[in-house]
Amino acid sequence: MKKNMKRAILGVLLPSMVLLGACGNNGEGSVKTNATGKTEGIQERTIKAGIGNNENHPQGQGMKKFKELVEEKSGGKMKVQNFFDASLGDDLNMTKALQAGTQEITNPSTSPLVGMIPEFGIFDFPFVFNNEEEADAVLDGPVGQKLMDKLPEQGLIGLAYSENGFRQLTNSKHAVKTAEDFKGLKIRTMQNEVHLDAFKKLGANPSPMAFSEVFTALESKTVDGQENPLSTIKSQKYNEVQKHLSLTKHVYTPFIMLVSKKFWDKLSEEEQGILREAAQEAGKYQREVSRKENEIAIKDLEKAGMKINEVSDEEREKMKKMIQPVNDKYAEKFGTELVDEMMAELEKVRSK
Ligand code: KDG
Repeated sequence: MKKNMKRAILGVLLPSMVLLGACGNNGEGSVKTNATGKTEGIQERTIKAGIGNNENHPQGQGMKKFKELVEEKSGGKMKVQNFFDASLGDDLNMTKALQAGTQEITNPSTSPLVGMIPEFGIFDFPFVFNNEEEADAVLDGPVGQKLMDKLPEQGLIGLAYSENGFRQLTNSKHAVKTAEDFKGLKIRTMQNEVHLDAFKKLGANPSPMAFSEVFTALESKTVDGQENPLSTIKSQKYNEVQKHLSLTKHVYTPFIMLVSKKFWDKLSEEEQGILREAAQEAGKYQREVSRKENEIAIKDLEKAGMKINEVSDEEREKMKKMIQPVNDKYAEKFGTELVDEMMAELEKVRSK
């Protein structure tokens, strides 16, 4: 069955089943609660967890590890039901389902969250991270925690960061080797104002859309290109509809494991500890899987016939300078103090 048709059917069937509770019970079985409404010990629970990628993508492998750890740590009482391929919706609508309490867990990129918590946009500054070590240090340090602390007021609990990864550009028109090469390209971006402004600054014509719409938009030439980590380009088979892969490495995107606060507040401390521990262990595992998969993906994409080009450091520097006014504008918006703290964290890593 064609991938899009399967996704369309799942996209209709599954959310309605989930809403009717047919796929679970909103995390509650026959639950014993104390006088404050909080449960005690570990209860029988079914936890619905949705993501945008498929189960073989590093994000899917991370969620399968999370499921394994939660079930192991709870003696099988807490069951995680994973839903892949945006079958419960895209990052934004799954995050809204958590706020509504109709889904328990999702693991979105931080980028689409900026509509709720603008400060997450500091991770969208192009060229702010040079490598994974720097990204891990900022995300797992005080700056990452400060952003996590902003989630409860949005009805969300953040458990751990993991890796979507460094984003690379694909398109069907021509290789992008210089800043000028972006001119006029219609590029799909995530629903994120920093990305939109940055690509406009480079002379491209950005078009924000949900992840599940990207393949069709590329296939129908509604857009010329898109940008995602190598593992995603491979797992989504973008090579079937894109000729050029340019290693721009222009943004590092984190994933964040989110829990519905409505669900979280009903859990005992022991159950909360199990989810937090499992998310952190699965996050570390997922980062390793992601990094290994990116090394494999670039070889597979070349074998699949993509024309791959590097981008020189001097051209990357030129892009960075062109985009700097965008970063400065959003630093004001997100808070220069937080941006300064992130840069200080980066300085610490770089001076090691
Ligand atoms: O669930 C996560 C995916 O939706 C993620 O891959 C999003 O990078 C993303 C994109 O381009 O939308």
